[in-house]
Amino acid sequence: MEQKTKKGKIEGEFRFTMATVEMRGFEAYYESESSSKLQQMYRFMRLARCVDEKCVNLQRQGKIAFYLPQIGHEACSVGSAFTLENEDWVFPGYREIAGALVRGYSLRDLFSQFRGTVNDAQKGRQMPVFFSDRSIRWVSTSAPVGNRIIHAVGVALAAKLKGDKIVSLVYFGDGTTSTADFHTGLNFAGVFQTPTIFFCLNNQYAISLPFERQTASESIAIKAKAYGIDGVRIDGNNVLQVYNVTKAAVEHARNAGRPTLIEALTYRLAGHSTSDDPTRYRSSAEVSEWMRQDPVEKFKVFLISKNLWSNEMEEKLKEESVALIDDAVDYMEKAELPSKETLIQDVYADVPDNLREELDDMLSSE
Ligand SMILES: Cc1ncc(C[n+]2csc(CCOP(=O)(O)OP(=O)(O)O)c2C)c(N)n1
Repeated sequence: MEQKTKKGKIEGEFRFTMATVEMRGFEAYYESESSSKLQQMYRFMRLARCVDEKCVNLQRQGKIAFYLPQIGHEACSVGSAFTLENEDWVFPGYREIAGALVRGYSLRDLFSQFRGTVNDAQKGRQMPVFFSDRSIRWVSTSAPVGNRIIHAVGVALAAKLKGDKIVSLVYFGDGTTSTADFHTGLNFAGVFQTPTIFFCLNNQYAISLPFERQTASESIAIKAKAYGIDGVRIDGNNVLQVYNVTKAAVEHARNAGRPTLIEALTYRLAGHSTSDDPTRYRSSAEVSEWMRQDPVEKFKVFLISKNLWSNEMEEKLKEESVALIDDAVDYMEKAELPSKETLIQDVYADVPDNLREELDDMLSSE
């Protein structure tokens, strides 16, 4: 599938331009990958799904305060995370837990962050799911949804100026494309040609707002044209397509210093957060339709058809996943919460008197 851009053939191995990738099945990408890599991808997708189920339950039991369900996004998160090198930077959105596991974020650290225990590197000061870890170059997402886009462009530009062959990958949803930061980031990336991958998970809702109320454009991918960068729409429920297209974009960024906008079409199978009731704004028929496109189940069926997976392997994987998660939850539950004194630590070298007074008042009023 050789494509031409308006400037002619693009350099390197990059073959995808302006929303030209058809929704192809797994078969189209199967031959080129090793069996063990495919199985690894599946393992992470299933583990992430088990984490998700556990977290919703923990939130309902009051053991974690809040959670952002990830179900349905596993193919996007795992397929793209598999394309990155250790030195690349990731700017996640709300639903990239699976990718963090791929990059080596531990389950114990993850659950410690969800509850904000003394073992949480952020000391419980961030929202649950807003975890970060410099050692895996995973930057905390931020509540204002577009910020991370310009941060990712800034890091990529810095790398380019320093001559480092690294890329930055930023994830965001369809709703985030309506922010000024989306425009600023993509425009800047186009003008300065930064090695940034803009990975839009078009899950068709921004909380309750459906995609058709978000934009009058025929797609998100087509917006890349206005910024002078490559854009492509892919099937976000096909982990092999996500992997192959993102890999091509990452190589293009690393070797030719070019940005790409990837729009992965998918669906948020659960609510926006544990505070949301999605039955208020979408029909059960619609959800059922997308349940049939479940990226984890679809990939499992494909692997079984290739004799790369079996029901016995599935049972074993589920048992292993549950054991790992139980260990992490146990670790989380046994840990204390940070003491109130920690509230005024780490911000000032010398804590101002007024803060110390406020803390003393709070402690003495207990
Ligand atoms: C700048 C900004 N506006 C509004 C919000 C409130 N808000 C939080 S999440 C969200 C929806 C984001 O939708 P999308 O970007 O599609 O990501 P998704 O939640 O679907 O993964 C909104 C509007 C916010 N956090 N930041």
